[in-house]
Amino acid sequence: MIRLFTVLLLMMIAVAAFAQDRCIYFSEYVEGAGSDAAFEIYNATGEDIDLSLVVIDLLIDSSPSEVLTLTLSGVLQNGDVYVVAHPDADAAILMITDMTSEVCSFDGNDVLRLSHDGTIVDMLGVPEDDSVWGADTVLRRLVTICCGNVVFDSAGEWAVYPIGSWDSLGEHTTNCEVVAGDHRSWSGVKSDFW
Ligand SMILES: [Ca+2]
Ligand SMILES: [Ca+2]
Ligand SMILES: [Ca+2]
Repeated sequence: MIRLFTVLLLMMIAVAAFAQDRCIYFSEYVEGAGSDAAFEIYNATGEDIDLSLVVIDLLIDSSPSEVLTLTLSGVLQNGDVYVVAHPDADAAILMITDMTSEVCSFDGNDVLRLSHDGTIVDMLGVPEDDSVWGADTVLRRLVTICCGNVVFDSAGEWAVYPIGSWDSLGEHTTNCEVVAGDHRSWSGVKSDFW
């Protein structure tokens, strides 16, 4: 009986470890002509998120000393996306935009940083490196990615689409339920005890 309780306890710990590793992160980046600029964030945490805890920073030309900051508001439901666009973006973008902000004043050589509850959880671009990585393009997070990454991995985590591909803005799908990110394995949890 004690053995059974131990197993049940460990299973609960494993589930908790899994839950902690589910995240909020950037799911899409849009940079087009003129002010056509937007990004999308996705809530894969398993619970609804208080967006007043979510802060987006734009490091202009990737400079850590030239920063525009946006604090979101409202609630983002689990499995839903939130779209922020430049106020002068194309009407087709604004139609599916939840919030407009000057924080979308990026043109391809900048850093976008996402913080949740005071912790940086995802980043596009590299601070202090103003080489162009995201001009006239659309980047969508791969369906296998279930968490943010503070080290921008353009080749490993993002699919590139041509300028003007806005058809996925406002929606995001993942197979995180199946792949489950890099959560701790059952044997890893067990090794804490045995
Ligand atoms: Ca552009
Ligand atoms: Ca720039
Ligand atoms: Ca999308």
